Amino acid sequence: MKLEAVELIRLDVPLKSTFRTSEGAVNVHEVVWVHAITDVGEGWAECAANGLPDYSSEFHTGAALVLKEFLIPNLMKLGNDLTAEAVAPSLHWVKGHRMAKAAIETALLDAQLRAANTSLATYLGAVKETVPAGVSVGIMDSLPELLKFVEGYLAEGYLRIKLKIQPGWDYEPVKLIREAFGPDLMLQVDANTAYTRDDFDLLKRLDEFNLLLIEQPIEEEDILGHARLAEYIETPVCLDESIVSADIARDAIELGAAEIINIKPSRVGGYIESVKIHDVAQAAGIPVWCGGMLETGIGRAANLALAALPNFTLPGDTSASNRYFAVDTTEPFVLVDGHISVPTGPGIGVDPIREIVDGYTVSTEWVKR
Ligand code: OSB
Ligand code: MG
Repeated sequence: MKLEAVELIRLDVPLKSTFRTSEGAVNVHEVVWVHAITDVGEGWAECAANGLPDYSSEFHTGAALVLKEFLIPNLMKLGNDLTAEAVAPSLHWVKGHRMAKAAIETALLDAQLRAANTSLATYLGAVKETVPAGVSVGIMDSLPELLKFVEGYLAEGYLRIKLKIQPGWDYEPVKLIREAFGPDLMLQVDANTAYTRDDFDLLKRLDEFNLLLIEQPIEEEDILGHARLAEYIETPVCLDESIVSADIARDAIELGAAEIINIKPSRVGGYIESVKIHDVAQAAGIPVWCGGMLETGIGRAANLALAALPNFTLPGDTSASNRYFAVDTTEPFVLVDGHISVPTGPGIGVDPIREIVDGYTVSTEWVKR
């Protein structure tokens, strides 16, 4: 296929309620969409980089700039030789910027698969029609507020709860939720790097709650530290921020730092690299699950396709549209018996609803040949 033009759309999508992690709080989902126009048709992707570089070094305005200055012109130069599979090798010379790379690769993959009348799920190797859904619960102002939110999510049918933690908001909230909902609740925590190697005893106190996992307790660069922690505590250590490629995944597994892996396609440069991580983990007997970056329907659809692969044996953060948004940018994803349906249509299987997208649009920019 040939890349003719790309529309970069900046969206501000309001959240239903504030989402707070150890890295900061957000009220608006700030993202850039990549709308690729090719000679075989159009493709869509949501770039997961949000407003601030507080989860990774990427942020939405930076991602848009890298796309416009380097990634898109490079892919346009390939002419008719462009395929979705050729994107990562041709952009390999650009260091980092994986969320920006993931977005253009996904938009092109969407275009390519729509033209071939194949779903992304089929292309990636999906084996399930629906996937079990978990929900990520932010840090709250009080314990009663936390209890109210978790109660609500469980009433909706979510199958597992992930509590965001940080120093000062860890032992007590976990104890409260474990005691309120009993030993059978699938419960896990995510620290988003908020702890250090000096906090191992504090983290060991969480062992008594029989958590499914603890996600990214310490610095993303500190793989060895996670391996030491994994030896020290009973709770399985799961890596998120640290795992930026299949090579790093392989090394982290070998070191004993990753007993479980959260795969976020955006963080690792796209869906093709995600399948490689899935395969590396599967071969090593390491379970994976699909994380999220508060994606609206365009991004959520693609994550659901990935979450349908066989080694995604734990519920993901692939929650329903109404977890974050009053009105999604596509047909909303809904929770049915704790599961969400994997899209079956060609490509990512959903289309933007233009009138709704227009309402969220802050600016639009065209990059042309
Ligand atoms: O660490 O998994 C994370 C959201 C933004 C940035 C990082 C993370 C998260 C979440 C929510 O936990 C995931 C989601 O529901 O999309
Ligand atoms: Mg995380």
